[in-house]
Amino acid sequence: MDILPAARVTIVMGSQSDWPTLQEATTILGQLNVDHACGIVSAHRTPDRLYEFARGAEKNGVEIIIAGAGGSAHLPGMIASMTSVPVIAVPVESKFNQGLDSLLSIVQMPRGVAVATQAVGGAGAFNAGVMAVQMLAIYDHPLRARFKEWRLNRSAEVAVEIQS
Ligand code: RP5
Repeated sequence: MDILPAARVTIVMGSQSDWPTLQEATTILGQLNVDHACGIVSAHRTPDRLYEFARGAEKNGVEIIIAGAGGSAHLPGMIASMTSVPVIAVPVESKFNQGLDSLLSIVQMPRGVAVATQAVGGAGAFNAGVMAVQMLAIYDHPLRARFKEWRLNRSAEVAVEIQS
């Protein structure tokens, strides 16, 4: 059984409550027409689903995984331990210390099992999408061209003058 629809970028999160944060990762993927899918996979509440998703990711054509969780956030690291597909991690802001627990439990990986950890919260999720695009664009030159144009447009949106 496949847990999620096959997609180049698969975004998983530990809980429905993580969706407002992880949704930001879909922004650039949607804008640049990158095939993606989203779903809930919890390291602690659905360990069998975690195993099935991580073990099946490569054969299902997933090229990049974005994984977000909060608190005791073991999801990204556990996925990374079971697949060669690169994992970009998003620490979700928790009630404790604004997500410092999420950040530390994600970023302190043991040598040899890597996750690419982004900032805590929505900006981190947004940048997870940006990072996924840049990784895919290494070999996908049409996507690279779309990314360069996207970045130029974002720069153009930044006003020089202060609004007072
Ligand atoms: C983590 O626990 C989830 O990633 C979420 O950030 C946090 C709280 O989950 P809920 O209690 O809101 O479902 O596993």
